Amino acid sequence: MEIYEDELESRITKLIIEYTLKDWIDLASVDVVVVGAGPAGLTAARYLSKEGLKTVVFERRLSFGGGIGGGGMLFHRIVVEEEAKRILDDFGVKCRLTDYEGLYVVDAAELMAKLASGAIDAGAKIVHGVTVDDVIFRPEPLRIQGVAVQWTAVMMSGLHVDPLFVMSKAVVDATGHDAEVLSVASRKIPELEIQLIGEKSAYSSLGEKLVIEGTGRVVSGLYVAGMAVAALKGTPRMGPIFGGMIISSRKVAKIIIEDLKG
Ligand code: 48F
Repeated sequence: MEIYEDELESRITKLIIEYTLKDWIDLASVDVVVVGAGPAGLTAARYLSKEGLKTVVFERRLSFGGGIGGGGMLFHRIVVEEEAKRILDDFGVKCRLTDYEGLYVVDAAELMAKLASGAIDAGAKIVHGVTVDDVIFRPEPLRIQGVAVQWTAVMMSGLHVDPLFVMSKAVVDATGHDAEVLSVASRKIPELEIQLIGEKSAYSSLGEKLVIEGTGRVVSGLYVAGMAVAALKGTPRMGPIFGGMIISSRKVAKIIIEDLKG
């Protein structure tokens, strides 16, 4: 252990910077940018990567799982339905059958960990501490071609620092309740004619159904999955039942795979 005693600190620095920069150079152009490492983003990332699409997930926080960790009012379980359970089986997540037919309970920590490792094992790259604050667009035909990224810490500091860009064939807004990517695109590119209606109050069964129905391509190059669908379409929230998130993001992956691979 003492072989690098005189220079271990400098070697740590060199290795971290060298390998991180290699990653970032590789990430300058990808097939799919997924914004948000919540249940929707992580699930989509697994199925996109499994098909060989080069996929990066940018997550503003230093953690995985988005709203999963909070369970329901900090009670550390969430609920899923039968169809989502079959997808979670593929991630190795244990779903406990309950006395209510078709409803399963899942441990929140296990779900966060296994969704993340399922995405990473399939080949997705997840980068923490990075916020997507804008999109890249091109006219004729009008389309989205990537995102602008900034360190979350820089954004929190209030410093004026220009972002960097990541180009992609598809961008997925999996940012949850605020639909942040759709929101910036609708504000800054009005010709896209994206209208965010804003999510409705709770109606769990309808919310689950409509979030899946509303999942898909919003404009060329820009897709929506998970709770961001509710913000876009004005559909009801569902609370800590997560089947809709899982099925929606599996669906968005299928649509993107068809669009990109034919
Ligand atoms: O909020 P989040 O979990 O969204 P989701 O995947 O799932 C929604 C459920 O958690 C729950 C629900 C279901 O019953 O109602 O709320 O649709 O995960 C969104 C992730 O995106 C990150 C955010 O930190 C969170 O981890 N995020 C949000 N905006 C940005 C972002 C951004 N601009 N750039 C990067 N990450």
